[in-house]
Amino acid sequence: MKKVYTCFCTDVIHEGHINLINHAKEYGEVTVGVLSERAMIRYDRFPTISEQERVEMIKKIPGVSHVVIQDSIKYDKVFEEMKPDYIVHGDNWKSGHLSWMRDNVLKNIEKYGGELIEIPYTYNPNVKKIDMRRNETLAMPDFRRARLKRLLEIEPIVKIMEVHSGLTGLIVEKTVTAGEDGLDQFDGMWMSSLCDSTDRGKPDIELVDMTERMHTIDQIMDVTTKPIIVDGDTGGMTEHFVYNVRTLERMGVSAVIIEDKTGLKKNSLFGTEVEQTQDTIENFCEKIRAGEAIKRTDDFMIIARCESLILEKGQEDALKRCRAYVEAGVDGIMIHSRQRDPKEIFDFCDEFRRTDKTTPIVVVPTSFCQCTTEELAAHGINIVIYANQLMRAAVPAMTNVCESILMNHRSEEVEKELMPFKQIIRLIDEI
Ligand code: SPV
Ligand code: MG
Repeated sequence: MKKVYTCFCTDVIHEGHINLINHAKEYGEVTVGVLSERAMIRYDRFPTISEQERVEMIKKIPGVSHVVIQDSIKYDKVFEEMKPDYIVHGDNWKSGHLSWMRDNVLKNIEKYGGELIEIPYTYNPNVKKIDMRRNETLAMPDFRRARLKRLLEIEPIVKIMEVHSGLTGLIVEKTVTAGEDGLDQFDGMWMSSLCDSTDRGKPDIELVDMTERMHTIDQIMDVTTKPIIVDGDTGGMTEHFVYNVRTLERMGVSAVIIEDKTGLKKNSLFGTEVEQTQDTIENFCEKIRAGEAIKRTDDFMIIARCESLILEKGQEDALKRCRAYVEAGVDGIMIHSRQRDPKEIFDFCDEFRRTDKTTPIVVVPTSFCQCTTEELAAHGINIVIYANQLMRAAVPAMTNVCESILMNHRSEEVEKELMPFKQIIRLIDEI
């Protein structure tokens, strides 16, 4: 009996999958690889059911003889071990980022002489509906909220990108890259106070209040499924913070980060150039405790952001504060720095991790932008937030267009830098 292999990364079986298995079994004994959770979230959407549930679901399909876990989107290992005679796949992977997987399969079967069989991909209104329902499940508040904690369990480091509108949300939701190690995408979104304020032409001083920020969050949530971490500024008065915790949690936000500053908040990137007052440990712990007490789920995280390094108060102060915040029950800490050299951040993380192996550490490498995610993860950092890059990309691009049209009295010169609208609207889902 010839060996036939196909890999599934779905959590709903529809007629397309059945059709594929029916074709596959004509060639021999069918083994289905179930893409591991970790590989699946890089390639496609977050699964709505567990890895084991996906295995059980696929075992039940008539014509499937064996089910194995494929723990990478690269087929190298599975082909080396199994050397299937035939690999069966839908023909939808011939274009776009999925073609990376097709190339990987072709390269691997060449090594031992397997054959690729491509079946016309089934896409009809029924399959489309199933696909859309899956997306809707992912966008539901309970599901979306819980996803950050799941990611922290699965990923060595969770990659979060700034968003400030529905459109930036869609870009972060849908951008997938194909590189040496396979496919990749962002895990979630950061609702920055700086970028949300800037987008409204306002300073980042808590002038854009939480109610307005929630409107932006709602716009983003309406068109995306990835988890959201909200920049909660100072959290405001404790009496107000508890209400905001309740609302953000209900909306399906995964985490709120509050910074240990008080009074008129200015953006941390100004450091000591502007007057900034750090809250007392006692007050800030009180705010943490009040927020933790009001939470209704374990999934929602309150993360304490320590500004000691920004305010040049030193490592000891930062460590003392963060340990006190953990003691007060916070779900994670964020340590911020505006040094170009990552040393003070790495020293902090190494020392913090000496006594605390589990509390998630968040960093925002705006100034130490040379550090890769791998380097950050090596120092025990669990979440990296790219806090403002989309806004910083948009402003010079838009200014350049204005200048070019003014100088040339027409738009032709700048046309080559503009994306056709036909391409932009592909981001927008039809329902
Ligand atoms: C933000 O993005 O609003 C932040 C991060 O608070 S920072 O601008 O680095 O202070
Ligand atoms: Mg902010």
